[in-house]
Amino acid sequence: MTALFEQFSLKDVTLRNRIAVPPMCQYSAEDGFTNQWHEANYQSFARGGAGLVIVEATAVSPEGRITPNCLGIWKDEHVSGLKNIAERIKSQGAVAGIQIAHAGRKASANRPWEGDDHIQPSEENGWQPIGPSAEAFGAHLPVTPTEMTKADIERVKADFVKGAERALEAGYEWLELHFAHGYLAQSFFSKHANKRTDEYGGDAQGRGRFLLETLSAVREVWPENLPLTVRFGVIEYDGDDEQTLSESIELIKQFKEIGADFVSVSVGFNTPNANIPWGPAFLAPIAKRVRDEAGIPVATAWGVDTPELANDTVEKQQLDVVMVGRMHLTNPHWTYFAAKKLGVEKPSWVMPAPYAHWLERYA
Ligand code: FMN
Repeated sequence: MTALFEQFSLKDVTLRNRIAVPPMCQYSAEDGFTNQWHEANYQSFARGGAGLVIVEATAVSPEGRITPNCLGIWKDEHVSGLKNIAERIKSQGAVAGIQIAHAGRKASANRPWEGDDHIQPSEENGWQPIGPSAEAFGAHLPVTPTEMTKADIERVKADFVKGAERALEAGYEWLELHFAHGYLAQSFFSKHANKRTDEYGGDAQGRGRFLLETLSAVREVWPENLPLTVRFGVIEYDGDDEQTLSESIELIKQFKEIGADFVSVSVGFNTPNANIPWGPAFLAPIAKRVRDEAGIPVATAWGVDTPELANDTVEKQQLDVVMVGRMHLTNPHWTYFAAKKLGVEKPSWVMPAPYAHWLERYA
């Protein structure tokens, strides 16, 4: 059996193979609501054969959106549209996941294709971002966030909890907390962003406190039988990498103790002054280190984009699940393509019969 096409079970959920579509923002919502674009987008990934499709960063509060057009899960009215998306994913045989998020100091930005830069709080459509400290990210995101009070911290944790409850109500079976990419939770863990002198700053334990408390609060409401997962940037490529990585692994051990089932290993993106060694599957050895040292199943994305490479990472036990992002934008049926490339028996049947039959006969 080809490693990439083996099933993967976590809690009561079984993925039909090891291919996942990672969260990818569409920046196409109004007031956080899904629309036909999201329906078509997510259904096509699931139809293509992936085992898991994770809905994009979905904001737990309006201020937690990256752009004014991000998806939201901050009000009950959002649930029915998100439910529709989950049903579409599940109807095609994939597991429906969702990433819930708060953008922190990177919030209030223009869409990537409209500049990707901060919208000033004074501008129409803009708002004041918040963060662990009054430290701007810099570069294209120069707005200084307001330092969060203890009341803000409690409010955002409660927003994550309400988001998790709504995700469950909408039928998602795989919850991913966005603790990566320089957004709010990741920025709490970062020495670049977090200069606090209270118990939410300082050493790694202090900087990890917001993440641990948020995870723990969500654990209370997310069912034990469903995967509760975290996407976490474990390295910055800022020259301090061994320390960040070992502190991150220690924190992941604590995530596991308080109930995280799986980690999607990523980059911190807390500073514009990073020197990231982009390349095919460059994070896979780092993910393996997390897997081995923290004893938790892992995935990673970032250039794991040929079927052979994806299969290799699973075969070598670097990854349990492979996140294939942009390749799914080029070909939503990437899983079928991978099945053919890897010589899987009857590859077209990774897709539904109305496609599979004809592809088997004529392709
Ligand atoms: N990562 C997240 O954690 N949440 C997101 O919502 C998110 N949005 C993205 C939107 C787009 C259009 C793209 C291209 C990437 C996004 N990412 C996001 C990062 C992807 O999940 C993934 O890590 C990245 O595309 C690298 O994987 P790849 O090389 O397979 O594309």
